[in-house]
Amino acid sequence: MAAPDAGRHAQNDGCRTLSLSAHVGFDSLPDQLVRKSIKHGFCFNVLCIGETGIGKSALMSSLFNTNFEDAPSTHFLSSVQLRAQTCELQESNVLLKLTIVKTVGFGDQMNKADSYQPIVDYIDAQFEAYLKEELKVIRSLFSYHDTRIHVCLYFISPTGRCLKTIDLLTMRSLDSKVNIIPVIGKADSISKAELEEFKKKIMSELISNGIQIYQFPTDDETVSEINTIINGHLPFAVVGSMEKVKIGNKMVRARQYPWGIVKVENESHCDTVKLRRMLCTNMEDLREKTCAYYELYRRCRLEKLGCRDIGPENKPISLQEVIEAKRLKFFLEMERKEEEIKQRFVQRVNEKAAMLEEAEQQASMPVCLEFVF
Ligand SMILES: Nc1nc2c(ncn2[C@@H]2O[C@H](COP(=O)(O)OP(=O)(O)OP(=O)(O)O)[C@@H](O)[C@H]2O)c(=O)[nH]1
Ligand SMILES: [Mg+2]
Repeated sequence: MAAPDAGRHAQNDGCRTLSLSAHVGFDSLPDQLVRKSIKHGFCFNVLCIGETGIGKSALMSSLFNTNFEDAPSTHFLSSVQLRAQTCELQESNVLLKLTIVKTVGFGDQMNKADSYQPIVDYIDAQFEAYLKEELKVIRSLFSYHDTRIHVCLYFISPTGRCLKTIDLLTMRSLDSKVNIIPVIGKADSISKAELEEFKKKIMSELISNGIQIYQFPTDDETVSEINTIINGHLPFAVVGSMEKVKIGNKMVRARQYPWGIVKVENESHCDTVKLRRMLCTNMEDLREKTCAYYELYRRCRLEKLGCRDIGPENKPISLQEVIEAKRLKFFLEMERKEEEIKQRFVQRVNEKAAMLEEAEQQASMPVCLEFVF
């Protein structure tokens, strides 16, 4: 009988692919995984970056169909801060532990040059916390609340012009740490024709500035077609609302104006529903890519601490050898310091002895009376 997967067979050197003579039962493994995952629940962490009042809270409430109680932020902070809110949501039998982190005071300072720094620090702090847990002797990663950011929704102001310097600086400093999805906030304030032009301008500016944004995966055939289309329509033009309006006999999330109603859930009015759908269908990919960003962080951190997989002679090196080498280096350094202190001490004692001898010699000299009178 031919091997079921010749490619996989070729990779597994020394491992033969055999056929079963009867049913064994390990084909239930995927089902066991699904049951276990559902029981454990899922966690998803969203970071919203955008200037004060751009519509972060309204969009979150609209995306997750939940009114998150969230007070408006002040405009008078001297630096950018981050505010996190965690809640549990349940849909059918699936439990989602959702953390929404929002910037507070973003873009409100006179000097915006390093507005991105607190955000970078926050993302790194979540990676560091995970690394700490991973390196513990007694660790509990299964029950650990993973706070690493899975997606960053970057709110662009609906100016119709170009990206601001603060947008470029912030996205550039984050694109190697987090999945960035750009969104145009309050997209109902820009006309349809202007919006298309604005989207193109934003994408060309991101490309010319070498900023990498999240690309929905196209390698899974079940979602490749829709993901390819959406990748070509970024950024999402979003509209959010905290309120529901009665239309016919239905209450829908919408924004009511003297000239008409913008329906959040209507795909010809805005991309909010598209964004929600894309987040939900690609949640696992976002989580996986976050792990890849974390791997990068972990690698840099461990290398800085002196950990290596390959030793000086290009041979694999074990953790024990790394620790021994570190300990030896530390010991030699301590010895060198001790010797240095000893020598400095001897030198100072000699100097003092010489000074005392000189003082003694001067004291024993006969006093010249002639000079006195
Ligand atoms: N036109 C329009 N207004 C919106 C939209 N989303 C929110 N708003 C309004 O903008 C104001 C601020 O909305 P929020 O959602 O509180 O904005 P925010 O970014 O969370 O504000 P802070 O948390 O204070 O920074 C409110 O008056 C909202 O009704 C939108 O899509 N279009
Ligand atoms: Mg808010």
